[in-house]
Formats: sequence, C-alpha cells, structure tokens
Amino acid sequence: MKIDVLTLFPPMFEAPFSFGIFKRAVDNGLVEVKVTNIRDYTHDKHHVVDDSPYGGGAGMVLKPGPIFEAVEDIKTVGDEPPHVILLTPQGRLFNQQIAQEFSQKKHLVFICGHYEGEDERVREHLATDEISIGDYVLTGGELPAMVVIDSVLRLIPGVLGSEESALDDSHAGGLLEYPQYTRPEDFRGWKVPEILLSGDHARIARWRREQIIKRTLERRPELINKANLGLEDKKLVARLISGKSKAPHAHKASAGE
Ligand code: J9Q
Repeated sequence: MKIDVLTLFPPMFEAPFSFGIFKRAVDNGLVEVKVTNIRDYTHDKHHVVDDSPYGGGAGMVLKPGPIFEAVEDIKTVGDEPPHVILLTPQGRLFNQQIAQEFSQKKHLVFICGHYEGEDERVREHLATDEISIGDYVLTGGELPAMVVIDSVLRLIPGVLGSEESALDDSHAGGLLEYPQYTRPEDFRGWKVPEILLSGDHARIARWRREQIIKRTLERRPELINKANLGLEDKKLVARLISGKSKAPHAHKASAGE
C-alpha cells in the first residue's frame, strides 16, 4: 500500500513511523509512506497557505491551490486514481468497517486540514472521502490521520507479527473485552477472580464470554445490537436485561466497581 500525507506539519508524522509496528511495516516494504508539506506547493515569496474567508469572519481558511497541486502531483505517479481522504469534523464517523474498506485500497492520500478549515472546493472537487474520528475539537487533521493510518496498517497482511495477530484473533468482534489479570494473584488486597486460577478451561471460557456480554451491555449497549450473537449469548443478554443487572453507567467518576 502507498500512503501520502499532506500536512503543514510534516515532523508530526516522524514519531509514529519511527517505532514499532509502523516502522517494521515500512522497513519490510509492506507500506510506502510519503509526507508532503503543503507549503512546498505555494509559489509566492512568503509561501502563504491560508487567507481570510470570503464574506468575512474570524480565522483563516486554507487556500485550494497548494492542496490541489500537491494531490495532482501525487496522481501523476500511480496507475489508478488514489483514495483522497480529507480529515474533517464534517466527515463520516470513522469505525472498524471503514478501516477494513481502506485497508483494501492500493493508494491512500490524507489531507490534514488546519486552522478554521479549508476552501470548500477541496472537499467538493478533490477529496473522494471525508472522515471524522469523533465529536471533539482538535487543532488539525494530523492526529486523526495518524489514528486512521494506525487502524488501517494493522489490517494489512504481514504488518502484525504472528504473535500480535494471534492476539487479535482472540478479541471478540465488535464487543468489549473481558477483564484480564496477571501476577500477582493478590495485589494490595485485590484478588484475581478465583475461576481464572481454577484450571477449568471450559468454565473460564464461559466466564469470559459472560464478562464480554455483561460489560458491553452495561457500557456500550449499542454495540450489542450490531453484534452477531450466538444463541447462548442472546439468552444471556435476555437474562441480564430482565434480571436487571447494573444500569448502563457513565464511565467511572469514582473509584471501585
Ligand atoms: C481537522 N477537529 O476532528 C475529529 N475528526 C477530525 C477532526 C478534525 C478537527 C479539526 C481539523 C480534523
């Protein structure tokens, strides 16, 4: 896969690609990453990338010219047209399904907007997709781009080592994880659940599945509706709902649970 990133702050992308799984993916040639400074596509003496908005108002808007020219330059090299993703609060909300979708593409281009946004014509006539990573205000599209790239890269065959992908297999699809413990058995008086020490693997598996369902129902009930549950899981959900387990809760303001 080829990944291009257009940003005003290329150094922000140094760290993720210099360590761990990303670095190994690049070193092994599984992914080719190029980070381009949008400012390199200005033609004026002062390399101006933004301007005041037509119609007035506060803040600055990214000019279309440099962004268009940067993407057009990228398009001259590949054979197929790339998928051009604009990171913006107005985009469709990123999720695992979209990560899957992106992981099938040969070439992704990420446009990281900044300031109060970019000229609308970037969205209309250059981007082929618009992505938001959630409803909070950020200073730019760089961190969202890194989030998307992280989730996409780990889906590319060979990017995760056998140990990491084996770990991934054990994760319940679309549901929250079961609680995990490691040594010591008693940490400051807080004990590991007895069942995990029992050596009864069938009971442990059942307990973990139950924890997955309970937790998801309590914390993220909307995920239960989307998940593909088996008969036993569905029975448990029904039992938990009718048996009034804990009410859905907001996450931990206080300690203890
Ligand atoms: C570019 N807040 O926020 C959430 N997903 C993307 C964004 C974002 C932002 C500002 C600029 C992207």
